[in-house]
Amino acid sequence: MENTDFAAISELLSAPQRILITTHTNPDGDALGSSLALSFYLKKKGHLVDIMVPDTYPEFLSWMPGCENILIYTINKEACQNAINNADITVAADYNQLSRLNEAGNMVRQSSAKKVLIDHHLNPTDEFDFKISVTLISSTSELVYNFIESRGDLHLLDKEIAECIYTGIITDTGSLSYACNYVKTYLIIAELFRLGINGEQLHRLIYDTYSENRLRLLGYSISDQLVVLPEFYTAFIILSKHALERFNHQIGDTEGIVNYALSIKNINLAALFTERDGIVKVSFRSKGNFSVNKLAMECFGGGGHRNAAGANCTTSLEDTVMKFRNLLPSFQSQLKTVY
Ligand SMILES: [Mn+2]
Repeated sequence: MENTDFAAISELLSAPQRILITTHTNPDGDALGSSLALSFYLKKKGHLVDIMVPDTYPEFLSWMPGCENILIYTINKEACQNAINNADITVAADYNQLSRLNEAGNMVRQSSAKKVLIDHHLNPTDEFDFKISVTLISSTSELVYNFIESRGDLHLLDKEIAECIYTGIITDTGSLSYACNYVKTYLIIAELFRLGINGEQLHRLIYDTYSENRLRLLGYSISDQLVVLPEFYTAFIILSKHALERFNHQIGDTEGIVNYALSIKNINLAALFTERDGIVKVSFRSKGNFSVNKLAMECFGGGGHRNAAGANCTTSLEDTVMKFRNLLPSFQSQLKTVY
């Protein structure tokens, strides 16, 4: 269900507020883009704004304007706790349940602040007082643009805000290759260019920043660890803790690897299994009408979007992969007739 409490949230912002914008663990381009864009805008409207992330954002996004002021829970708990306690309003940007803040989630849940959600993931929880929840949209960053537009404030956009929104749209759509069949997305991008962004430079900043290790990890993932099961229209990649250590894995290095598995002709479902400390992170991708959100939610306790979802499993790497493989026969006919 779509939910856009634009008016109610505007009402909430009619006087200056202390606002804490929060976003999900392993923050990506849209998490940071939407949070930073919203914070720049709200500051221009006279609010006091902080941004908190549960854990470190990847190095390749550290050029983003305003990044240096983001509070990182795992690094500075005290400052984060103070920000949570002092907030009149907390905003959940680009995620749909407070548990995605890990340890900080409980604190936000228990705080007396009004809780606002702005997000494009399916099925947000009932933990929020006000919601802007739209799923048929490229990104939360686009939703932030729409929110600013709904308040008649597009004149407040500037190049910095535009760079943040553009980064969110580009990274959440695989450089405009999925979740972007919308006229509005392109109209917004045109506006962002009018505001002076340099699309070519931003693309380089976002994508041409691989370390040698990251590129070699990608090569290893594809040449040694890719399993293709044509009879199930499925391909997946398994990365053990040992392999990640061998390539001196840094946060964000496995980002995008799963998409290579999906890029094979006639492969409609792809997965990446990454073994971390105590958990196995699974990323799912699909083509067309096959919903990995449903698969992630019903079988692995995760979620996300129709064509991109994930889950964190406490089972061993072997067991998690086995569970996935054993599920495939039940999806075979669905995967065969993807449109
Ligand atoms: Mn997003």
